[in-house]
Amino acid sequence: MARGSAVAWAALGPLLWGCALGLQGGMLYPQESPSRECKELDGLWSFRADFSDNRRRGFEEQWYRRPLWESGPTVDMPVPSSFNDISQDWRLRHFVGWVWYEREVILPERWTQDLRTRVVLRIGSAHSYAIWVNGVDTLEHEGGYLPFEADISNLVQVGPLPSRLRITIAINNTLTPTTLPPGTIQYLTDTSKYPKGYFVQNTYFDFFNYAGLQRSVLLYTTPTTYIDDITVTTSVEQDSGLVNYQISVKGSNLFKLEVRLLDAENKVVANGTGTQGQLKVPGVSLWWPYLMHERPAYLYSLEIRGKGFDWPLLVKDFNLLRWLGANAFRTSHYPYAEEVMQMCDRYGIVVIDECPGVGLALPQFFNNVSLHHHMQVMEEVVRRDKNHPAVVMWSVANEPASHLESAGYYLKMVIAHTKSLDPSRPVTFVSNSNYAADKGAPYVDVICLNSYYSWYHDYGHLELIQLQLATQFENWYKKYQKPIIQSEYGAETIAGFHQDPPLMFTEEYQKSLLEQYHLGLDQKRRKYVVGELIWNFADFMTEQSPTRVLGNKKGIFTRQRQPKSAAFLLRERYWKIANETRYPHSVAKSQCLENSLFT
Ligand code: BDP
Repeated sequence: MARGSAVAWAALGPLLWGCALGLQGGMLYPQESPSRECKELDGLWSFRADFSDNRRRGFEEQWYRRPLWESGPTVDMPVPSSFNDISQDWRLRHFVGWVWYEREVILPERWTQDLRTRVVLRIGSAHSYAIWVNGVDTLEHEGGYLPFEADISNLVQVGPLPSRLRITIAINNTLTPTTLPPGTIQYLTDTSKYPKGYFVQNTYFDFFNYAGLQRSVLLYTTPTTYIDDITVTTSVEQDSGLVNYQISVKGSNLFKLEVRLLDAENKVVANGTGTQGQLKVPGVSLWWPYLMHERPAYLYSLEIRGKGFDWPLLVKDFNLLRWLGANAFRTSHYPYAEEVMQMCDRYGIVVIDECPGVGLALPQFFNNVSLHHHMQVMEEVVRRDKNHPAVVMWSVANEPASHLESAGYYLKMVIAHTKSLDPSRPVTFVSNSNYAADKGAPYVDVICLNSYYSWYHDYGHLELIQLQLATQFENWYKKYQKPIIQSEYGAETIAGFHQDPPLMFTEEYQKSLLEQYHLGLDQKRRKYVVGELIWNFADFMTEQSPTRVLGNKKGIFTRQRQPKSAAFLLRERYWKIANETRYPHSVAKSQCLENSLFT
């Protein structure tokens, strides 16, 4: 009997249909079980930013060899958090380069003495980093927003001594033409204006490049024979649900697997054995999005032998989504924490899962190294999120410069690769609707369009929105004949600013702009426009610039989660649409996403 155990959520929904996924190697969400223990390393870590000119002093002096305090001053840094907003030192807010985190942990004796135990270090996300355990080089990984892990059994199971573990993590937040998102470093060499060696980080996206250990770090154990990955795909045959499972076991060939599918009341509804098979559930309850069924978000759990950031803000956001009557969002512009995805499964919120392919604005970003990395990132996204019933579509990028010839080939390859990883879900990228000749659109399953009529041009002319929106939809539909989602629209609004007749930045302007969009959307809603997502759920921080007042203010909620007037307008709309489309179960209707969105 395999000693490994894990639980994956399985749900049956009409939007997913069965097919084998082409990914190798797992990244199961760590959960305690009779055979797995977890030790969260959240809390205060020691921290230092490397302010040396070349930012490499930490490597030159090998800070990881000894406790960090021995090589210089450290400060306390909470994990998970972004280091930028914690300190009163303004240099840290804008720091670009390597920062160093360190934490000591004492391990339970069994973890270090029992050689049938495997000890794994898992980092929820960190942008470009290297890790040392007890001064030994352990792991390197490129790319943020996704988890990665290392088996550190060999490093901790070294003898009879009690195990005090020193974990050192160096993170570099520099964005280059081959990172995702990409960026450039610009040296300003006019010595009459800038000191020697002065450089700035240029980015090509609209959110602040927060950095640090922003998601949980933890240690967990598995037996040495363990379940590495589980892939679940589902389909429906008359009133029966079919659950195909594929389980990858590592460490030995000597194991037996028992598989049980439990309904929401924990009653076993199907059994299986072995590493792959199909379970049949007669009279199946399907997973429906919020407001589309009297019992939405029905989840079964699949048991394979045994069981097994800021929570208040997360729960508040989901409460706001449900208050609004919204049933979908896009993870703009990078994958969200795994806990968010789990909440979506449980609450019936549909997700367009987007990778950090944002800011692909310059021709030199569409190079082969980036393409290879982008495909790798999509593998990590699909590997992490493939079993979430809430995920209905993958988005490989946001507003890439898709009118460029080189972007066409690049996007075609990333989309094809994503489809090969998961043939069961549609794939898209989000287009800027201004890019008339979009070289990537022929390859997507659904066209997603961002447009900002009467905001970034025709300032104040709300009367033009309906005409411009109709033109947008008709042009794109005529050309590609594909379903369309309005994936962004909105207006910058400072809560408490009022003016009637409306002027830009006031709550009245935001409301009127959304109203005009809604009139235009309603014209096409029952035809080929299958979803709408406002920009944005809540205000969020960006780099400073003359067009941003303490960040992007297009939220319908403030950063503190208080509603602006537009929130009430949307609430009325979403509930009205929900009442129109509620419960008659058809695939066509379930594709109609009425949405909100948060970053
Ligand atoms: C869109 C981008 C989004 C921005 C938004 C805006 O996709 O990231 O925040 O514009 O300008 O084009 O508010």
